[in-house]
Amino acid sequence: MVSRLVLILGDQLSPGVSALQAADKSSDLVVMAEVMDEASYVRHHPKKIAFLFAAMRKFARVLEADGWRVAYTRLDDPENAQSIPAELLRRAEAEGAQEVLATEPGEWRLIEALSDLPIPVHQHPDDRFICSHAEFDRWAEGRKSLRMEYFYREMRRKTGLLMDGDEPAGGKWNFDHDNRKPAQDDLFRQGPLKFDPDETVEEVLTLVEQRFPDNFGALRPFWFATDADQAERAFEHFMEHALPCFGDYQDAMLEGDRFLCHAVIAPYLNAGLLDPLDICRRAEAAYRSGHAPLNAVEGFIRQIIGWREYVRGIYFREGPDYPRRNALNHQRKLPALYWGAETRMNCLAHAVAQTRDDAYAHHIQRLMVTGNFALLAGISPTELHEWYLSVYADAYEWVEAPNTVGMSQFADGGIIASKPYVSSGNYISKMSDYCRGCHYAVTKKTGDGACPFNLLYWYFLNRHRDRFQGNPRMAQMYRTWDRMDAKKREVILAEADAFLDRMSKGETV
Ligand code: FAD
Ligand code: DLZ
Ligand code: SF4
Repeated sequence: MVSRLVLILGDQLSPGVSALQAADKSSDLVVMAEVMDEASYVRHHPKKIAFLFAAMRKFARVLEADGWRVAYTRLDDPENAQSIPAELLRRAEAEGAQEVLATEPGEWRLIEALSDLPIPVHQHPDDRFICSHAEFDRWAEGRKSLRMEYFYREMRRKTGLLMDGDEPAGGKWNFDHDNRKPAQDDLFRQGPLKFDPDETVEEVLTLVEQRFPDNFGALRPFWFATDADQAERAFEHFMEHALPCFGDYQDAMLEGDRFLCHAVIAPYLNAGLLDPLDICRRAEAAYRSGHAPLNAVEGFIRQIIGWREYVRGIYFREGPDYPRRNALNHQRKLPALYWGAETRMNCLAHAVAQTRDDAYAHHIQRLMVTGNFALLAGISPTELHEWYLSVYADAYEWVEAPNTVGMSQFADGGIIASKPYVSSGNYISKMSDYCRGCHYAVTKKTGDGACPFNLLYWYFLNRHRDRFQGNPRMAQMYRTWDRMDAKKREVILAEADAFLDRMSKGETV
């Protein structure tokens, strides 16, 4: 007789996860399930599904080797009830279990579904994160604005990372100013460590091929790490080869180098194959030993104990409606080019092709190419949110929604971003080599072949004048617009309108 079920979700693959800590090997049964509800609540990229299923299967074996009894349901098991709540009920009935131990899921949808089960489910806090919900709320309480930078300093103090006594290492909290260099094509950058599929992965690839043949994205070649040992090797590889240049090229984009000096570890961190605090401590050691400079290590640590913890805090503080917010009332449908339809905009073509091939794009591609374009074009943030949630191997709502709805689309009305992340083609031209191979001319502001980002930038500012003209960080942009010849302003707005019309009619733009 089993006393309790212990639920382990696909992104809870850590041996120390709180539900396991609260459980008893001798009498409790671990439940893991590949289910259609999770695999299809958005149309996930096939690589994301394969990554999680393979990692889940391997983690179940790790638990068994450690003495746990595991009831694992495969997707094609004829008994599979195909949702997490239904699988829990099925197992509870079969085993006579009366209670479930769970680690709080990273999505309101599942938290609510577990709360609604007819048997008691104890949802233990997910203590793989550095900041608890209560701690974040205490930090946020009474503040007029919730800027990441101040939260990050608290996390530095709390963890002691890059601290020399009470002072930040190097005398400054943030070295972002040094991290805006464009990159040159460089044959010596190695990119992430890639793994050949083993037997477990091959089995899963065949399953995903059969069951999700029409999902957007290439399943093969598949090279993600799918267990903790491999993820560990991928992180070591990053530390050795890319951490030293992480800061310098953080904002750069190159046609011929999809990864630059990024870590490509978010899928592993978010699924629980890597521990955030552990990797930050090791990155700090790389700085202290002289292997990597401070601007790189501080930048890397800030992304993890700063941004990653901060967006999670916002997601849980703001509540279940957060992903549906639409402060700017943007309603345009997501154009087909996001699903790989032809586009003449080279920056978007590259960001989307890379997303299709690798279920990955780095931060600046997400923020300043696909995100920037959607914001300028007035695309529905809800549709865009569903796109980001589907197409990236690292996407779960707790981290994706604040980045998309808040940081990228300003659809939360400015909780995360103090001003919208919009730019004309000039920014993309400065930080990438995309414009060189583009049908459009980034230097052209109007007329045939003018870069659409240039037109849409002014279109956006003009459209949202009431909201943004009083923002001191945007005043200069409005002054420039106002000084422009009235006829030119008219032409820009008319051309932007015509462009959006053509795009919405499904023409290639
Ligand atoms: P690196 O650039 O090497 O950074 C190292 C690590 O820092 C990342 O692995 C990640 O864990 C963390 N990190 C960096 N930036 C952020 C951030 N803004 N928020 C949270 N963590 C961060 N990240 C996700 O993990 N899942 C998502 O679904 C996701 N959706 C995004 C959607 C949009 C519109 C934008 C603008 C950003 C999104 N991000 C998301 C944040 C960031 O783009 C990715 O974490 C990063 O690109 C992952 O690649 P990497 O591992 O090479 O990161
Ligand atoms: C993303 C995902 C997918 C594709 N499939 C499963 C699954 O079959 N079983 C499972 O336990 N988890 C899966 N996940 C991860 C969950 O969707 C994730 O736990 C929630 O979104 C909360 O973050
Ligand atoms: Fe993108 Fe404009 Fe540059 Fe083309 S010219 S790559 S559309 S920014």
